[in-house]
Amino acid sequence: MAIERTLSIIKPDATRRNLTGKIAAKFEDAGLRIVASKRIHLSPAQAGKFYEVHKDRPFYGELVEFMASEPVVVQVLEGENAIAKNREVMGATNPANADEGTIRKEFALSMGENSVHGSDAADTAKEEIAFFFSGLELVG
Ligand code: DAT
Ligand code: MG
Repeated sequence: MAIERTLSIIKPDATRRNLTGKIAAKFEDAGLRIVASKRIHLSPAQAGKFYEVHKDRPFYGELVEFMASEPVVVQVLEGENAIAKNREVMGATNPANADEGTIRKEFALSMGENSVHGSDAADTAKEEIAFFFSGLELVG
């Protein structure tokens, strides 16, 4: 199995409720190492660019507004099969469908306010990490 890196975001609904530590602990407990981490407040333009892939979806405006509403914590997670493992720990996009023990099952408020983002494939992980972090900030 390959050692991978993936981009995680702890979203505004979670930072607002002081859940950053509890969520980060779930990643670490699953064997993922946090090799970069910062708390930032995205502008609407930055949030819109990050989620550009969804720009034609009906929920795009709401998603961008939410992601820019309050600070987020962006992190790079590293480990064996990190991309799939992170998605597993996150749970399904809609918390109503998320498995027991997943972050979204435990913490998400709704389909939109679902506490975490995680890259969905190797190519998007690479792009999303580069969107937020320079090579110097990745301290594996
Ligand atoms: P994921 O975050 O699980 O990768 P996604 O990439 O399909 O899901 O969508 C990105 C985010 O957009 C998702 O975390 C929450 C929001 N979203 C997706 N589908 C939605 C919907 N039908 N209604 C409202 N928000 C939605
Ligand atoms: Mg996605």
